[in-house]
Amino acid sequence: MGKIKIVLATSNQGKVREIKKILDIKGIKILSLADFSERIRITENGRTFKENAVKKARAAQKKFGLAAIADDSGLCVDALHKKPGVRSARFARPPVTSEKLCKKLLRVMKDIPDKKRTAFFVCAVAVAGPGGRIKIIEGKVKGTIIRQLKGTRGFGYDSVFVPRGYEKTFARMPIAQKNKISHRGIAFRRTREYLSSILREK
Ligand code: ITT
Repeated sequence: MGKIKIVLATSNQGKVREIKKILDIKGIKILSLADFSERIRITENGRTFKENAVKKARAAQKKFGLAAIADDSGLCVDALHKKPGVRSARFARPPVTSEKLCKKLLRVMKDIPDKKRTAFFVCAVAVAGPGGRIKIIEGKVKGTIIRQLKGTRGFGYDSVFVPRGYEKTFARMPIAQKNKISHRGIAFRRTREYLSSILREK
């Protein structure tokens, strides 16, 4: 039997690297948007991570006629009323870079004392089946925002986020270690279980 193809509906290569390491399932071939010449346009105007993840997964499923998986994620800072939240990718002026995002966050948080610098990352995954069936799965990791950029791996806010119980930022961890504890790692390991259970039903 041939492999089932699933499109990973993200144009963020940092996410693709992390997700492909987890969704390594026999019987499933993961494609990303980079494998298609046609582009999809999605306005991420949902109020929640889940809403945006469903939008992205549905759009890719319709466009390519294959099952699709989308990740909508972001950083919620307690002292900023959970911002930047769903706007995490757009928190700095374009052209947005990870460095700009981190520097803007540190600027906005400069007067926040160490004890109040708690934050968490959220990852909502939506799986859109070929028949329109939707499954939503979430993962979350708590941590703190430090006062300067540390580390060069990862993407987005990884250089300023230290997960709870650790001393290093995500940007100082190899992908495998970040995946063990991250919001995306948690959500995609559950997604992996979900996909494996569907394969067993077939
Ligand atoms: P797609 O919509 O194409 O998937 P995107 O980067 O625009 O790519 P989101 O809308 O989900 O994705 O925005 C998520 C942003 O939140 C992302 O760009 C980072 O700035 C931040 N973020 C999410 N997960 C992160 C992680 O593991 N480490 C660091 N920053 C992260």
